[in-house]
Amino acid sequence: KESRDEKFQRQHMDPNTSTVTSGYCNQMMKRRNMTVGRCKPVNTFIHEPLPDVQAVCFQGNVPCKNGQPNCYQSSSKMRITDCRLKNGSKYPKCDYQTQQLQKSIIVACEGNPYVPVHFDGSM
Ligand code: DGP
Ligand code: DGP
Repeated sequence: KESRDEKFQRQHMDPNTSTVTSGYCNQMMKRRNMTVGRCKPVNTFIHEPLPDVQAVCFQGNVPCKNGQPNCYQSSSKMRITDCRLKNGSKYPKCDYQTQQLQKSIIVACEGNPYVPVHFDGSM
């Protein structure tokens, strides 16, 4: 079974893409199995090396949106792509807007080793 950290990597890690095109989210949301059963409405991909993203678990502690205490904000801005479902897009035709950004990321971390398991947001 897929572990929570494997799920985080599937849903959020794309270190080897630096420039994205307008079709990026439609391709990647499908390829990473986030359009199975429903269209995941919002998802962020991170274009930075895995060790740099794992290191965020030891950066600034912030509360998670759900009130849990185990979220962390990156001290540096990271290259990310925000994917969000376009208005009127209906499953199984998941049509996403692709937006490339440079922002500080916030992730939830768990386990031993202590690694990212959830993407909480960016600022
Ligand atoms: P808004 O930008 O106001 O539509 O809010 C979108 C929310 O979704 C914001 O709180 C950040 C959050 N978000 C962005 N990417 C992801 C993701 O990959 N997973 C989850 N669970 N939330 C995300
Ligand atoms: P996401 O990265 O948003 O697709 O979520 C991945 C997993 O994290 C999913 O099983 C839901 C869970 N999750 C959602 N919100 C939180 C949170 O605030 N803290 C923790 N630890 N896990 C969360």
